[in-house]
Amino acid sequence: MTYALVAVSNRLPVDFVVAEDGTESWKTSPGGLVTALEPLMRSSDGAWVGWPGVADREFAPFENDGINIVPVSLTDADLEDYYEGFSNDTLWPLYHDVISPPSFHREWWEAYVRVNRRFAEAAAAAAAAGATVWVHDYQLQLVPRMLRDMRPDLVIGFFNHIPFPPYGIYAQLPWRKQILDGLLGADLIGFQRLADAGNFSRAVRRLFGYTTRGVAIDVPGAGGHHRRVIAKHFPISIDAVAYADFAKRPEIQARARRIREDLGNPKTIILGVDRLDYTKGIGHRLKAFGELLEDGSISVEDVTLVQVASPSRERVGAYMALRDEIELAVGRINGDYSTISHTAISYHHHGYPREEMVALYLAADVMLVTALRDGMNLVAKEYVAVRDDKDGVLVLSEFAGAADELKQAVLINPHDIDGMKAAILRAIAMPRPERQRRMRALRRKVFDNDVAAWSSSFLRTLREGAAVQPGVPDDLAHALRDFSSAGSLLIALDFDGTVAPIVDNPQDSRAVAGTREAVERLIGLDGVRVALVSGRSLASLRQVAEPQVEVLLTGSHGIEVQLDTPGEELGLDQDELDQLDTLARVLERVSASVTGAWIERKPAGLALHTRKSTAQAGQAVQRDARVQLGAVLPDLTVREGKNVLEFSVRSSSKGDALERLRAYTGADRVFYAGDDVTDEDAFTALHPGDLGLKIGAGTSLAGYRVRGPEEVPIVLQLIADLREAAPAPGTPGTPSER
Ligand code: GDG
Repeated sequence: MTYALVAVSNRLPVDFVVAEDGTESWKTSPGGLVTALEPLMRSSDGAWVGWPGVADREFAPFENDGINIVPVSLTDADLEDYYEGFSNDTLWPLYHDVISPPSFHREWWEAYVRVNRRFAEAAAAAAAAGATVWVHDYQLQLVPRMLRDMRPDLVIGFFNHIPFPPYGIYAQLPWRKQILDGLLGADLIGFQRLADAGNFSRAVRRLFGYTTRGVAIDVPGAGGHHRRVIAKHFPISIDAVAYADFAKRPEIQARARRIREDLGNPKTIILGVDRLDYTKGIGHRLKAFGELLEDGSISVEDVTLVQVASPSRERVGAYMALRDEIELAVGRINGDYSTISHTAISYHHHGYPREEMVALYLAADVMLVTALRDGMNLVAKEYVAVRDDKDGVLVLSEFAGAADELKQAVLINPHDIDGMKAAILRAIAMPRPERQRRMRALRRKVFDNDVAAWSSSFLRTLREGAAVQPGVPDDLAHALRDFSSAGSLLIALDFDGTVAPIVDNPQDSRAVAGTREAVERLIGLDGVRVALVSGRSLASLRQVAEPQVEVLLTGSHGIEVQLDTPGEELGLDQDELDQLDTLARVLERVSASVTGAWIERKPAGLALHTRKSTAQAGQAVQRDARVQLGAVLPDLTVREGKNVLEFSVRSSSKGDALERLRAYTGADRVFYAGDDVTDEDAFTALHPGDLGLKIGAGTSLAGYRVRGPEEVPIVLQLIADLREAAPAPGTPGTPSER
């Protein structure tokens, strides 16, 4: 049996458990990843590949609660070296800012490679032709490359649930290049935070020297071709509605009241819920709480801290030591401050059913999330989702990924104990209107960006690695209906590969039949402007496109612009002219002796073409050019295409071009169509309500896709039809930039 969607993660959503009486069963396994992926897998006919939570047992694939399960078996030795060793004692501490020192052992690494291969093989066997495979987390970073080598037909995504560290830390890893190479086997690599994706791209630049532009990384492949990999942040979330529904259940609400009573009805219940992990800052939290009791700012009659520390990685040394340390601190504080009727810290080293977790969230007036480093932290989002009463205060570490979105929480630096104490006091005393205002804003964030939105935006970006059907897909037609009804529109089109098929000789490039008529129709409509956005120089664009005078033009990736007024002078300054001279000198020297290499002059730069050289000579001269120019002109913009390397003294992208056109036309909504890596900059510059159309296969940030340039005139005619059917007001193209 094979599947069109395959998820691969270390743990399956179910664990195999043997009860004391010998009864065997499958039980839902806890953890952020499972909570996040379960709803998606249940609603799609996919398979989940992973380890069933028990060593040395083989299981055949089976279905559990609507999810197809493909178990991967691991021996006890695998678990020790691959899971507890390399994953949890090397990668986990390294990726979390070395809060605990990572251990590097070669035999752990060997087990990691071996086990990753086993997961890749299981995924390859479960995936149908052209399937989408979504690999999860730091335990499986080699799987994307292994899978691509085994099955080049697959579309491969990877999501890293934990942070990706800054280069200075990452560089410690003896296998740093192998891990990056493993990840770069994916088409799309997702991270929690913008900063994580940036750290990853920087590591790729430092260790491999590949060109990265925004979220796109060009990975050289065979024969001078480049494969585009996208590294971007997709903050994970929760099934917010499911949590809210739990919170509405009368028995859970009753349980929350009961918890309060059992704690002796303190004025304030503070809650911490974490896996017992040194990244979660539990010790820092206890210190702050203990000091507040010590200096008399709070008393045990008024305030109780409930700390759930669910058991985790109990065979790893650092975790055993942490448990001792935390329990010693809890014991001391309780010994010093608890009374017969009031316990300072109600501490629980257990896993609880979800119902109980929700009851705890409901009972808590203040939620403390004090992670020293955390990919996201779903607990923070769960607390917000259950607070239907719009009450409760979230105190949140700025080192948790959730802090990027949940800005209305009381944000803290957990290393600053005084700051944390002040934040706790502030949370306890916060007036109700302020609590409600903050909670309302937090809830909007969590409900608008729930886990379904997370997975669909990841899969949409990853989608369509292979076959794209001809014609206009339904979702695009539907989106165009709404788009076309806006006040004023800007229709911006890339030229080569978008309205014109790619041809061998760039001068021979022409738009497909019907494009001219469609553009003609659009420019005749009220409130519509059309623009061409190209990497070509303006002169060359005019020659091949022969555009109508009403069409706005930008060339050389936005460096050259022709608006309604005659073409602008480029106006390079003296410094740029000097750089251009040096650039020409170095490039001529580097390429002089290489057969088949030639230089093309561009308005603000030069392009080194190697199409007519051998692959080896071409790569060598490109490398030389990069190194030598990097030494004398480090600020040049370098853009890599198929057998061409372009250096520019002025930095600009199609994204900049689109911003410029948006400002000039004042359009309410922008449509952008493009086919290659440089168009991704333009897709990045789109706003909500705009529409991005990717032409052809390959990973893209565009929301929609058609098969090729033949579809483009059909799409443009459809916009014109829709526009005519529902004429919109608005004054077109009123220049606001002059
Ligand atoms: C990793 C990243 C990222 C905890 N104890 C119990 C229990 N839980 C549930 C919580 C929550 C999940 O486990 C924990 O998720 P977190 O996000 O807080 O943390 P990690 O486990 O470290 O997860 C993290 C996440 O992956 C997702 O990408 O956010 O940064 O480290 O859902 O509620 N659930 C139950 N009983 C417990 O005792 N039922």
